[in-house]
Amino acid sequence: MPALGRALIDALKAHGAQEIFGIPGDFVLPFFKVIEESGALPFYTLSHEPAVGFAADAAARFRASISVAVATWGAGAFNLVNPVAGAYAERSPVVVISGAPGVHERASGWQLHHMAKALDTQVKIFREITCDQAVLDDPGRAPADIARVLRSAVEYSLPVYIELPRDLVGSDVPAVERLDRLPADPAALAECADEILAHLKAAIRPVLMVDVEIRRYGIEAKVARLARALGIPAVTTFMGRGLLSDAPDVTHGTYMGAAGDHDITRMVETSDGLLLIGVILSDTNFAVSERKIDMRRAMLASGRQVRIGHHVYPDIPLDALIDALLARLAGHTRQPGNAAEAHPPSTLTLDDAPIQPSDIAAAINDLFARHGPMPMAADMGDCLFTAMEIEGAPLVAPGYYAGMGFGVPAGLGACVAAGGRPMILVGDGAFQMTGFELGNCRRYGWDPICVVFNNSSWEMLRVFQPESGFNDLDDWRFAELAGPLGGDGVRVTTRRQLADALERAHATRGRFQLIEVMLPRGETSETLARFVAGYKAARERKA
Ligand code: TPP
Repeated sequence: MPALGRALIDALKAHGAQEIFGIPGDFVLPFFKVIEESGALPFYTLSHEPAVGFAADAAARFRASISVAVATWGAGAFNLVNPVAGAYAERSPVVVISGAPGVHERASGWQLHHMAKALDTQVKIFREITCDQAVLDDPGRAPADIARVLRSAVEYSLPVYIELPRDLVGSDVPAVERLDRLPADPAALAECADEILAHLKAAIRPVLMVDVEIRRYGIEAKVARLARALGIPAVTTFMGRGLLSDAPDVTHGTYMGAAGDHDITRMVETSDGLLLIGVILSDTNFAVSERKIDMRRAMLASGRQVRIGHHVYPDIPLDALIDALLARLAGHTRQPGNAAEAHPPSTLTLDDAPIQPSDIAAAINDLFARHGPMPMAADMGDCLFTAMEIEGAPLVAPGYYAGMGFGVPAGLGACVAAGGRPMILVGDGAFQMTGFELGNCRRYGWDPICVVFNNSSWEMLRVFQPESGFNDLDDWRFAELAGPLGGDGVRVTTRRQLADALERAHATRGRFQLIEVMLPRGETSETLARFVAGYKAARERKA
């Protein structure tokens, strides 16, 4: 019989985990020892638990599998609350494993260090932001609990929580089984697929819109096949930017309402057969619509249910639905036409002019055109809106939860899981939060390219409230920090310098590359300017 700690690691691996991120503490030291000595999964420590959570989240997003964040009880695990909340909001299956006081110490009568309020405070908090939880305080029950919780993470593509008392790590337990998939009603699935196809057939202007769940469930290629079989154009949401980047024949761009391409906006907003696959109905995806999308006429498959008009099919797994639709369309292939022509990516003028945010997108488009796209991780801030102007690269970003600090650690997760060297886009405000995590690159041989948008400002907030002085930040001269942290840094102020720096960074392997792009305060990307204008117009319409 394996020991509980080892059985847990084997179960993580059997459910698709390919790495573990963590920071130790005394309550989790015995489990860390098993992780290290077993060598069963690659294991990376970072500097602050929020980064552990963001890195695991990004790894899960890139791999379309579970990923693991391990922390100590209390002081460590509470630091994971924000990234796990973001993973819950954006449906990323992060497995949180927290060490915990041993079952014998719990009865000691002492207030235990790291305890906020009571022994079960932590699991109660995580219950709100995970879809399943297990406290492994009974070795007899632990394998069944682990199996249930890990199946939930995979099936719902949501975070889960496991607490492991430190004195039970070595307890003998039976191996953890892999449970069968949660059953779905085949009759409901068939009826649902038939109804969707009937609606699409009757529609004159059908459109497919896709969002992050198609990546979470690893069904992008199938969804592209579906678009081809249906012969209808596909667009991504704002959050889903970068999806279907391997299928340029079916993707016509990103729907961003008033902030985006006008032809795509019209196509989506006038569609009489809008099929939303894996779409989160968030304000970032839809608040800047030019005219309100009539959701009563749309079909929404998301969160394991399908809503068509006023009725709901519960418990329909997304991959099973796509399979059922494809089976009914076997042999069909049509050109997904009727959509706007995709615009060619922007390109950069190489001169000595100061840099505008959209110039960064143009420079990266040029770099990708020369060398091929890189996987990208963006933070919250104008860098995310600038990323919308970059074509054809897979992207992870907190597009809905919108938490700052995601970019750099997500880029480190991407170094492990994205299958290629990543490009990180981050504002100076967000870099102040988690940028130091780049210092972990040298230990692991990671060499991301990190572009810092330095406007010495919380610029996105200034856009909404220009009169407030508190959005001014100091100039921290980030490029100069790169050397001591184990990378190379350069500060650029002109468009020519930016293009040169990107090319040099691309040619330099083995050390992280930091390009600090100096931007004038008060300037934003074209996409953010349109987004804010659209948002304000929509608010005025409602007022
Ligand atoms: N704290 C967190 C964790 N997340 C947030 N989204 C905010 C605060 C609110 N917020 C949204 S954008 C922003 C802030 C503070 C400013 C971002 O500044 P920076 O990273 O420099 O990017 P910029 O807006 O200048 O492009």
